[in-house]
Amino acid sequence: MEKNAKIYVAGHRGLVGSSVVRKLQNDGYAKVITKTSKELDLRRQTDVEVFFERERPEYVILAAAKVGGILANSTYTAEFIYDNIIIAANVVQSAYRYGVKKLLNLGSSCIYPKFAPQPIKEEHLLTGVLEPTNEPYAVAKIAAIKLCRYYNEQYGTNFISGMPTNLYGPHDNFNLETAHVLPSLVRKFHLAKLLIQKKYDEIKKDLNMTAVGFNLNLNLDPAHLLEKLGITTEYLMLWGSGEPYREFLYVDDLADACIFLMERYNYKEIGECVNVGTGEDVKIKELASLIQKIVKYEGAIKHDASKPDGTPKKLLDVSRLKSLGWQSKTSLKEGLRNTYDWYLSRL
Ligand code: GFB
Repeated sequence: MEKNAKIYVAGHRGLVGSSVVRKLQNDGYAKVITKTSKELDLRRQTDVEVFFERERPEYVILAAAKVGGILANSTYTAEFIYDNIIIAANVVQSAYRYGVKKLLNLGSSCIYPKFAPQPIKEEHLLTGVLEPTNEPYAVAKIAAIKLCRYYNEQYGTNFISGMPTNLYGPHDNFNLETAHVLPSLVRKFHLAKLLIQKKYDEIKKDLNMTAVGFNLNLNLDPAHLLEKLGITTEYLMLWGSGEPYREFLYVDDLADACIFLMERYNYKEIGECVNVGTGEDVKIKELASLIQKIVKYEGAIKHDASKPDGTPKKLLDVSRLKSLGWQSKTSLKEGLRNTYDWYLSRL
């Protein structure tokens, strides 16, 4: 990618897109194009075509998606499949039509079968049934990989796909209903600590700053409200058994991998998709105790068995990306500290 090339980052306000834009700007790319979803609704085919015809981006990083944690995925099923398929189809088709030199499509490790051999290799795609709690999202993300592949095969485009593991970091979604586990636990442990310390004004400030979800009435007294979220002065509720394993990649590492792939590798070298992860996973229980220490929460932890566990383990095999010359840098502890510091800096 030339430093003065026009690069469109779709989804620049999200966790991934915002990190990619920061990295591009730090690396001296001068023409980064962004549009908010209000300015350009990527679900509308004609609007997407008009945008590509007018702006003529040379490179595209597709980080726009409808995303969420286990509960959001299994609740808003139609939105997760429709929005993600239509966004990918519109962007890929316009990228082909308006001569984009290279496109990076971002997916997720949940595209792989629920019981895939561990660690999961790229070739395990479509070798078994998917995890039901995220099947709509996974099907849409698989469709996006296949769109890129078949446009490359039929039209000779250079559209590549990266499959990151579970991501986290600054600018994540901290809404306790729709968020992934890591930001949810950072916020829950923080609120639980404030409750033990009887810092009700700080709790109110936090609840007013970022939506908590579940249609909760913010006028309730803080202790009563937090109890509805599984937070009391004695304990904090984790969803599920805490036994599933997850692999967590700090988002700035993903952005680094995105630019690395865009600068150096093409579809011919990468193939249908490449995994992006750390190569290490932890039990949700272990993640909880790490966050507990960083936040300095001193209460107990209980488990809410009515909430789903999801897939038991989804550790990515990252040897393909390693062999290309990239590996992650940020340890989980360091990434968690950065994420908690960022969270506190907004309060
Ligand atoms: O991160 P998460 O929501 O999604 O949940 P997935 C991971 C695990 O953490 C599950 C447990 O076993 C949850 O039950 N967990 C414990 C919690 N406490 C909490 C909590 O307070 N909030 C949340 N959210 N989880 C998503 C997929 O799966 O991961 C997407 O649904 C996508 O499609 C994404 O692939 C990366 O890791 O299970």
